[in-house]
Amino acid sequence: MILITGAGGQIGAVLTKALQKRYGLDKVLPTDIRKVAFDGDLFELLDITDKTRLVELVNQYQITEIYHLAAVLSATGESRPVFTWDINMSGLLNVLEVARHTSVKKVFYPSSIAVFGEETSLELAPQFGALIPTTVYGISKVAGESWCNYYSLKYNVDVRSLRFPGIIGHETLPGGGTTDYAVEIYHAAVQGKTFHCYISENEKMPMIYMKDAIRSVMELMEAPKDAIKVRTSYNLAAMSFSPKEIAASIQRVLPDFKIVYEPDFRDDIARSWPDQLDDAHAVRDWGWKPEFELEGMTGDMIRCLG
Ligand code: AKB
Repeated sequence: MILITGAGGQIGAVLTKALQKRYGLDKVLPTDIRKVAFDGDLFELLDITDKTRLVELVNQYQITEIYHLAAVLSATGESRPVFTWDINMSGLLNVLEVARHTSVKKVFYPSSIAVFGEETSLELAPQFGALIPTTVYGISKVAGESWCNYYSLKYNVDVRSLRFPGIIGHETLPGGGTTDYAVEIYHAAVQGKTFHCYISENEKMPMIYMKDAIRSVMELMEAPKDAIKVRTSYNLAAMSFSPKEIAASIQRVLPDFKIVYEPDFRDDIARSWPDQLDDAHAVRDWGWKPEFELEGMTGDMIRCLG
């Protein structure tokens, strides 16, 4: 039985449905701090900082896997650094401690491109390189990755993790991230609105389409245990583009679409992140291969939102 934290979030809502489809409605327990409607009868309220409640749920439902998605993201994190650290770290440590002492056999933890900073090669960030982030979210992900590695080495907890690029999907809206513009731009485009972009026109970031992101989680979690050699977090790559390039790709389908650039503090965050990630370890260890490129994603997004 699988428990998901942050099931109402951008990834959580889509991943919950995918896991329900794969394993059955009665095998997936979505949880969130607020009530969220899902197919089936199962849902529980859970504040991830409340370890007692997490233990209760794990025991009550005989949980064997936790997908820990609840977190505060990069842009929101900058306005509340200590709060963000508390939520992101205590949430993860509660999950890891519970996994160490209960029926939980496997944990999924999403890390992020936010672990990198300007000391690494930003054109193609290596799997093992300097991790000196400039956001509190990035700091919490670097520490989180190390905790995952530690619990794997010391306590044999089978925790698996991916460094996600910005995730783009039509199903849900992101909240509080730096890469969110790449979802919002499609909503503006199909509504015939001019898009006011907070990232400067040539600033590239790594991105992934939701369908590929969900498949990456499933494939990572289903890989044999001894295939997983990286116990911090795997670089995951799919595509990379700037606001100018995504706007041009939208204009090939919707020629009247307009964008104006109004960079704010999130542009500085984007500048400290890589353009692309080297995901050779994910390719080699568990066979990662993305399917969507920018043009295919744009076609699918506009079809689904239109
Ligand atoms: C964010 O922008 O904060 C997230 C991320 C890249 O982790 N989407």
